[in-house]
Amino acid sequence: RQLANELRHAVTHGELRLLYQPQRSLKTGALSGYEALVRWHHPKRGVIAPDKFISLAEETGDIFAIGEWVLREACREARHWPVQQKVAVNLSPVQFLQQGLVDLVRTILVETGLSPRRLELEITETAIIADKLRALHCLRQFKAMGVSVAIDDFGTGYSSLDTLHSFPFDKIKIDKSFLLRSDSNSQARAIIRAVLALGRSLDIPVLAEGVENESQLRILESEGCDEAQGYYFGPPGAAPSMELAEAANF
Ligand code: G
Ligand code: G
Ligand code: MN
Ligand code: NA
Repeated sequence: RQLANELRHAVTHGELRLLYQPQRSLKTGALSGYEALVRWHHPKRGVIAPDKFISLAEETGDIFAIGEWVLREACREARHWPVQQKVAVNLSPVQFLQQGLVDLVRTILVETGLSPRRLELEITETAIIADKLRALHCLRQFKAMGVSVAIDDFGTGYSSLDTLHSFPFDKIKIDKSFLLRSDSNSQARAIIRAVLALGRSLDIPVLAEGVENESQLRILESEGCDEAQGYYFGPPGAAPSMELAEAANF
């Protein structure tokens, strides 16, 4: 297919860009990190969202080059942010199962000079379930390096409880569909409450995704949710700048 052929050159032609979406601590009110989200600036088709090319890249194998570019670019940019927040990088399950991933991450950290404490990897249950022993081995190595690992899209997989208690995650990201699809606040509240109880019993902080309005934020705050991310706090956008850092202080 045409798009697959073009995707092969996206990295080498410099057509990929990263946007960053803020994550807010609900305990301190501070911006605690930014999630890196990739976009493909296609010369003819314009900006293409990751939903339209990540799964294609997984099929063609281009995900390795793309994933490596994303990791390096996110670490390189975060190194120069005016404030020392975390940068969260999504790993495709295919990439997570790749041999040498831990070494690649270590190399990129050394190369870019980013502190391992500032890198958070986001992985989904799909990646874990495919090869649990390997996944556990990788997670332990990341932990030993000081890199944190979040479980992304939590609640959309099928073995959540088992996965959670057997793997040393540093954060649970509740999938945005729960806030977005709840047609009542009480429904949203019930789900948030259940995941928070789980997080507390395992001592893992919980971030809610897809916060779009004040009433959702109120629910999260009253239930004691740790962190939040969503259009309400800001869409994926430019990397944090000095102006943003200053604005956040006032
Ligand atoms: O940015 P947006 O909401 O359009 O992203 C849609 C999906 O693409 C999300 O599930 C997100 O996790 C995924 N995604 C965005 N950036 C990356 C990336 O750099 N690598 C991988 N593997 N997935 C990404
Ligand atoms: O699967 P993952 O959590 O990585 O996906 C993150 C994606 O969710 C981003 O690409 C972003 O565009 C999207 N997103 C972030 N905040 C919101 C929100 O408040 N509402 C909706 N509908 N999508 C969001
Ligand atoms: Mn994510
Ligand atoms: Na998610």
